[in-house]
Amino acid sequence: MTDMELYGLRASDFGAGFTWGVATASYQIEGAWNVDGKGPSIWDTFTHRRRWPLPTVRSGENGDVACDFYHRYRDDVTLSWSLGFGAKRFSISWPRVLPMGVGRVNAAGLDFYSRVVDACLENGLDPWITLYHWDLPQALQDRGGWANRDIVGWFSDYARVVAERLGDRVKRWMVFNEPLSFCAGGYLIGAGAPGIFSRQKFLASVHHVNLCQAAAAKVLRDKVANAVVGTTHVTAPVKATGDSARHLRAQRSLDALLNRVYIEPNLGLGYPTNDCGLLRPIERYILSDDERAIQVDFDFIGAQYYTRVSAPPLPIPLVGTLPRRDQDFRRYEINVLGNTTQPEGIYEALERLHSYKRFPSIVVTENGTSVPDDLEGDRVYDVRRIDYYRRHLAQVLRAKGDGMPIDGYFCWSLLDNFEWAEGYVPRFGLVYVDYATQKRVVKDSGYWFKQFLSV
Ligand code: GCO
Repeated sequence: MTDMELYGLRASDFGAGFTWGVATASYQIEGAWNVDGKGPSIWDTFTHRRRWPLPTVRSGENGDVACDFYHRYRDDVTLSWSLGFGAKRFSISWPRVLPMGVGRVNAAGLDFYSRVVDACLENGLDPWITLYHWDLPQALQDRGGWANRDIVGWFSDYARVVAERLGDRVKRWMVFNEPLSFCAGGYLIGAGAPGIFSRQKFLASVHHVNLCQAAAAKVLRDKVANAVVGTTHVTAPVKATGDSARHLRAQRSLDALLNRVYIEPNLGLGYPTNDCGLLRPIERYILSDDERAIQVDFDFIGAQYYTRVSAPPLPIPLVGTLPRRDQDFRRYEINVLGNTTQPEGIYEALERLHSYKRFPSIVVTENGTSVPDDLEGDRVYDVRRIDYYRRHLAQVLRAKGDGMPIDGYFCWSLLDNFEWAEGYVPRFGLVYVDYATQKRVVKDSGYWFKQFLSV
């Protein structure tokens, strides 16, 4: 075996009630994009379209087949169990359940998720469901998608359909996966579906998503006995690149845009428009009762951490999220996506969420990395991934030791999968997927987790 050293880390040190899980998302693994009555999603449209002169996805790939989880879910769920995990986080594809987004329910689609839930329970895995991980029904995008305020009703109805069918067995729910990524990524910088570049549509989508957080949480609580309801955010600590007032202003502005705008309205703190000019026109989308309707007391908050970002004082704040060849690049390792590996950042992200003093429980709902993985025989010696997990877990334990209410940790991801606009090149799995044959090979990091979870 490669380096299986645990360096003194033991899962048991995180406490008996701590949840250990693996996370996945519907579009990234399911495939079966047009099977059994599923309607098209915005990611089907986006990946099938060419955007001159380049394809929307770097390599022209798509999620039509992905990991074929739709047909292989039983084995993949059993695999999660065999690695020692106790929970499985997965998302529901809205257009698989409601092909047109509203109206007619596709029984075959709902049945599929019901079978996945049963497979989890049979394997002793607690199912944690994310209602929305970016695959909006195309039919709703045709009506404006997240930029149309009607989506608050559409999304609530969808939440109701799913909760009524699965709520007897599923108690842990997350409303959204990373609003930042699909609002800014989809409507402001066009890097992901639906590929729109519009400040107006971006701001409208942010506000509607925030309203949906509260509306869907209410539906889940109404429909599911003993529901534990949360949501997830990508939490990127933002560093200033200097000490001057200009640098600090840039830091505050980017932090408002990347983090606060998705968290604070739900806490009744309003929008951080004073710190970020780009956000100011959001006011035009706020109606009289919204301030009250938007508030929600989540039972837990999901923290997703990959890296810190830096905020150079430039007129276009988002440029700060792009990897820059500054000192950090000399100091830290870089992964396949170009992100620097900064384990202390996860501590800061958790500390930041904790500082709101409003979240009774914090769960790391995603953390992981993509390193160059090579299949050698039937082994993948992903020492760098093991090292990444070890160093991040040590920081999570430190945060817990410092009194933060951290109750769980989910690896991103169980399987290598479709990494959105980056296609299949970046691999994030504990399990290698040979896409040509759909063969699964547990990587050394998977074996490392199995050992870690056993002590
Ligand atoms: C996200 C998503 C995942 C990604 C993962 C790796 O955070 O972007 O939740 O779908 O695949 O983060 O980039």
